[in-house]
Amino acid sequence: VVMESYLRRSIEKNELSLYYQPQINLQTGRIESLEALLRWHNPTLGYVSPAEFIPLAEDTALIVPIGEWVFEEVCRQIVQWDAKGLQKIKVAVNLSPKQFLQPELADKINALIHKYGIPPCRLEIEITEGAMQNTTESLAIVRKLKDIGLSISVDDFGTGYSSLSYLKQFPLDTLKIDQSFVREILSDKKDAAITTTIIHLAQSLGLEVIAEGVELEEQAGFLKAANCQKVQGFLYSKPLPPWEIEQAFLYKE
Ligand code: G
Ligand code: G
Ligand code: MN
Ligand code: NA
Repeated sequence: VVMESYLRRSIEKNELSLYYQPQINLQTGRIESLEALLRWHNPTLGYVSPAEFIPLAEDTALIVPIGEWVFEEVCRQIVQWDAKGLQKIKVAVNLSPKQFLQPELADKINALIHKYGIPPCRLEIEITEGAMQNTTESLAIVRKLKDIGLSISVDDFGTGYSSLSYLKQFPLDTLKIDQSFVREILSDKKDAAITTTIIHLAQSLGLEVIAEGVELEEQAGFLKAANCQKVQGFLYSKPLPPWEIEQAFLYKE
């Protein structure tokens, strides 16, 4: 209850910020995109993890204004980086299931990218398998987002309780292999098999594939040999504030 009342005021009090984690093309070794990750620092509670406050925000409908803040902040950031003549890369934004199911979502996103003049191909939406359970409704939403020109990525792929049939119905772009599979790929034969199979599945469906939670050079080597296109993880960079991303990763075009 205390956290909820603090969270309610987090936007007006300027306590939210976005960190960005690079997504690297394994074949070229170059940065291709960034995942935006929300951070909340409250003077009383200190740093609170999104793993803790996002579920609370979902339960209290606070996710709607918070999600809009995130989207607008990403748009502002893209405009700012472009104005500095930096490399024009794509930014991925996480959407929780309730956010995703808001009826006005696509219109709101469309209005924002027009307001900021951002080409839709610069944005990717990350949704989890759970968001695709209510098929007719979610399919209509994903189609709307695709029509706008955004790309759609399935986050934490393989960890939800959903059938694979959505893979043939939904117009998706990317599968993100969950870090729980990547963590033990070197030592656990089952994790190695699941990871390789997801990469093959993505390839045969014409989808991009990205492995999350890559911490070791040897994991990256395994993934490269298995033809995984992209990687994300502490080996390359932890999530960083925009100025550090700018210094360490974005070159001038
Ligand atoms: O950054 P970190 O690994 O602590 O994120 C923890 C969880 O919070 C992840 O599941 C991530 O997807 C989620 N998360 C981070 N930022 C956002 C956001 O802006 N919106 C939503 N809905 N979830 C987010
Ligand atoms: O659910 P989602 O994939 O959006 O969550 C991303 C979360 O994973 C973020 O909280 C981020 O900080 C965390 N993360 C990113 N890279 C690594 C990594 O290499 N190892 C671990 N343990 N966590 C990571
Ligand atoms: Mn994510
Ligand atoms: Na994930």
